[in-house]
Amino acid sequence: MATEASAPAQGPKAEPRHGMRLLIIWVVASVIGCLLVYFVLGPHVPPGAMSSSAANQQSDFTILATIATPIFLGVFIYFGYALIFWRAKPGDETDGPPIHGNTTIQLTWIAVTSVIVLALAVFGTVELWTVQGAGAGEGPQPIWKPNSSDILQVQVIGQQWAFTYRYPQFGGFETTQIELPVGQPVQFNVTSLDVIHSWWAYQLGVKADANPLVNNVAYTTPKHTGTFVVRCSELCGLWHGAMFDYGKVVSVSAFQTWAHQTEIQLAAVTKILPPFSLTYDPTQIATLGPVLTKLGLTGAGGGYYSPNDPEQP
Ligand SMILES: [Cu+2]
Repeated sequence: MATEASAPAQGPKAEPRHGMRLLIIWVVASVIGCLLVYFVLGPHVPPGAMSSSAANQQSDFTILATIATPIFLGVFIYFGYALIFWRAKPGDETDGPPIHGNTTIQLTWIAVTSVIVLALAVFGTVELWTVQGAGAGEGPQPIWKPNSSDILQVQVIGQQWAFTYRYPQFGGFETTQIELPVGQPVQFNVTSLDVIHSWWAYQLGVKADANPLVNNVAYTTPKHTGTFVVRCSELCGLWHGAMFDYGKVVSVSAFQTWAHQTEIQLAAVTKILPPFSLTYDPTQIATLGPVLTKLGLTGAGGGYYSPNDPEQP
């Protein structure tokens, strides 16, 4: 009543300061939203924190989601505000007022978006370069290595349609199971015996292409014990979808026991494997198929399939 009394009797009602209102709503919502995204959502962002590379990816995703929150809120707050306050009155067929540029808004827009894009470019480059290549395969000569003299070597071999793992520091045995010790840096040497596969250990945050005759190196340090899922992430043929297995991160002593026992158990097989090497010639490996079939060592998940092997279905 008081405002109506003080307003001119016939003149149009003064517009509220929409810009200032929007700014206040947006700033308050952004502060709350950023805190919620960073502290509440952040710890649940995939791929989790099972390894050093997974934890790095989780924090990168969390930072990016936090930066995106004010932009998301800005769009939807403006949208909601316009729907409520700038709705056309029934029967109003007139055009809105024409707009002729606004130097302040234009300059602010250019400055803010430039700063955001350039800062993200620097952030992305630094993270890719220094923090273990974000868990991806870095090729045969990685630009980043863990600062440790005690690195576990695990060779990942992709083949249609299974992954096998060789442990060169334990006599070079080859197995369909992967176990890793908690707390020790691991160097994965990823290669293939046939087509291109991609070794993706989801919870470890490691994904590296497996190419024949290429040694693709990826590093991580497992931080927590538990199970991780391995999938092939490169369409590699008919049974690509079935190309998955499960790995384990265990205590250092459990790992040592497993590795030594497996080394002894598989000693007879290891003897007839090609000597450990960073890559293998697929045409040589193929000739192993019939030998292993005679020894009864092939089968589901055995991984010694050969396209030239007449005994394979
Ligand atoms: Cu595959």
